[in-house]
Amino acid sequence: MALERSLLLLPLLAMLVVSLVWSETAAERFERQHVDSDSPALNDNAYCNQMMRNRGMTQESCKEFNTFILEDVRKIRAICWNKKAPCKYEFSNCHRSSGPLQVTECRLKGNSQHPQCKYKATNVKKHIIVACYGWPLLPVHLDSSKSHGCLK
Ligand code: U3P
Repeated sequence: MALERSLLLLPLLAMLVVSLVWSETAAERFERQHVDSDSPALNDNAYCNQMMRNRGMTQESCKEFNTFILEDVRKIRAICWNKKAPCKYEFSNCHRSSGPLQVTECRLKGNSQHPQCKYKATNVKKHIIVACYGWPLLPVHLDSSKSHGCLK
């Protein structure tokens, strides 16, 4: 009986381990959605079309607005050690970059239809605000790289 029960539990345990290993942390999600350390700043809509697809933001629907930060990932993580700044949205624990960073903002074109998500790219240098959590403290949410609206 005990052997049967433990044989039943084994696949459940295996599934739990697999899902823990495979699940993405909030910090990994932030870096997938917002960090691109290797690209030069091109004012190129094709960059947005490709990156939004490759980084998994066009699967169920086309994400309307997304910022890619074209800076070294260590520099982006280090923002969490700057002094606290007010968050614009529901998060707390926000920090602002000490200088302007190179970003590419991808905005969904009005005539775009899923699954063909078409974006307009805009390159700009600006301060960004990130919410940070965990230990080590890492960015988990891009609060703002612009002055208005949280668009999902
Ligand atoms: N967002 C950007 N850039 C901005 C502002 C918002 O990409 O300047 P997330 O938790 O980082 O995914 O604010 C809602 C979402 O819009 C942000 O949430 C971010 O993805 C995006």
